[in-house]
Amino acid sequence: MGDAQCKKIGEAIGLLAFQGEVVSCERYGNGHINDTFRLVCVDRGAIKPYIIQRINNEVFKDPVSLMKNISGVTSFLREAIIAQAGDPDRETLNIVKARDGKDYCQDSDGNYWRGYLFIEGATTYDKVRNPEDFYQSGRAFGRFLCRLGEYPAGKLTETILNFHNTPVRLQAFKEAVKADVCNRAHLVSKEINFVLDRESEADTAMKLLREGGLPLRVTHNDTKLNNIMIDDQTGEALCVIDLDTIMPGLSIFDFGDAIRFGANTAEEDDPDSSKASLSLELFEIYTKGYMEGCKEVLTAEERTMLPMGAKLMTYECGMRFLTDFLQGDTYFHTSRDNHNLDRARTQFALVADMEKKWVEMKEIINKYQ
Ligand code: ADP
Ligand code: GN1
Ligand code: MG
Repeated sequence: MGDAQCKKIGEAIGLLAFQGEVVSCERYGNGHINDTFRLVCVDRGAIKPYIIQRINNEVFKDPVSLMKNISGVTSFLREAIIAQAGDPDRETLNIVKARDGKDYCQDSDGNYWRGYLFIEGATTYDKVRNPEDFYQSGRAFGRFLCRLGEYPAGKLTETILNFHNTPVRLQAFKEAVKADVCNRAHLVSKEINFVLDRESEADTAMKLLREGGLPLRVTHNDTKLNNIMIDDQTGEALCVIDLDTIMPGLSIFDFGDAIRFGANTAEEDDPDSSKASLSLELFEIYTKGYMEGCKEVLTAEERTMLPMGAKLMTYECGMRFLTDFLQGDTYFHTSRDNHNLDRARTQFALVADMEKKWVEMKEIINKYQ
C-alpha cells in the first residue's frame, strides 16, 4: 500500500493552507497505517516544517468523522495546555486546515489528506533507548487519560468498530484461517494453535466491561512508543500523537499496548523471535510513570487488571498480524516477505514470557497500588 495512492500529493499540498514555498517533501516515520511525509516550506526566509499524511481510508472508513474527533480532542487539549502555561504548538497536534476551511482535503482520486505542524526538537523512538524515556511515556499516557477524563465521550465517533474487542478479533482470525486465501495456513499451524490454546482468556476484558467491573473511558488505543514525542532537550515526553484511534475504551488497553511494544526485549518485527521477552525492569518503570500520571482516576479493579491488559493486547496484536499474514498482507504496511509473520511470532513469544513472569508482574503492580 502507499506509493500508488500518493501520486496526488502535489495536489494535496496545494489544497492545504501550508505557508510559503515548498522546498522538500519526503516520506517520514515508521507508522504501519498512514502515509506520512515531512514537508518543508520557506516563508519569507523562515523555515516552516509540516507533516502531511494520507489517511488510510481502507483502515479508516470514515475519515471525515475521524478528523472531527481529532479536531475536537486537540482543541480541548490545547485549552488544557494553555491553562497550565504549556506550549500548545508543541504539546499537542495542531491541524493545518485546508484552504476551504475544512480539517482535511481530498485529491482528485478521492484520497483524504491532512496537515499538522511539525513538532521540532523532539523525536519518536521505535525502541526504548533508556528506561527514563519509557517512564516519561508512561507518565504522559497516564496524564493523557486523566486530561481526557473530562472530554465528552459522546462527541467521539468510533473510528474502527470493535478495535480492541479481542473475541471479535479472534472470530476474524478464525475466519481467515478457514478461508486461507493465500494458502499459508499450513505454514503457521504452530502459531494458529498458540492462539487457539488461549481462546478461553480472550473475553476477559470485554466481560468485565459488560459486567461493570471496568469503566469505559476516553482512551488512545494505540499507545506504542513511536506514538509519543520525546523532547530532545529535556528528555520529557512532550506530545502524544497518532490520535486516529481515540475512542471510548479501557485504560488497560492503553497500558497494555504500551507494554507490548516498549517492554519487549526484541523489536516488534525482529526476525528472531527468541529475542523477545518481557523486561520486568521496563514493565516496572512504565507502571511507575503511568500510575503517577493517572493513579487517582483508576479504580482498584483497573489497577489489578493492568497485567491482563498487557497480555491481552500482546495476544490480540499477534493475532492481528497473523490474520494479515493469512490474508496476504493487506492491512499493515510491510517491507519484506514474512514481515507480518515475524511480528506475530515476537508477540506470541512475549505472551509466553508474560505467562512465565505472571506472578512478578502482579507483584510489581501491587507495589504501586
Ligand atoms: P501511523 O498511523 O501510520 O502510525 P503517525 O501519525 O503515527 O502514523 O505518524 C507516523 C510517524 O510520523 C510518527 O511515528 C512520528 O515519527 C511522525 N510524526 C507524526 N506526526 C508528527 C508531527 N506532528 N511532528 C513530528 N513528527 C510527526
Ligand atoms: C498500528 O498506526 P500505528 O503504526 O501507530 C495499528 C495498531 C497496532 C500497531 C502495531 C489503526 O499502529 O493497532 O497495535 O500498528 N493501528 C491501527 O505496531 O490499526
Ligand atoms: Mg503511529
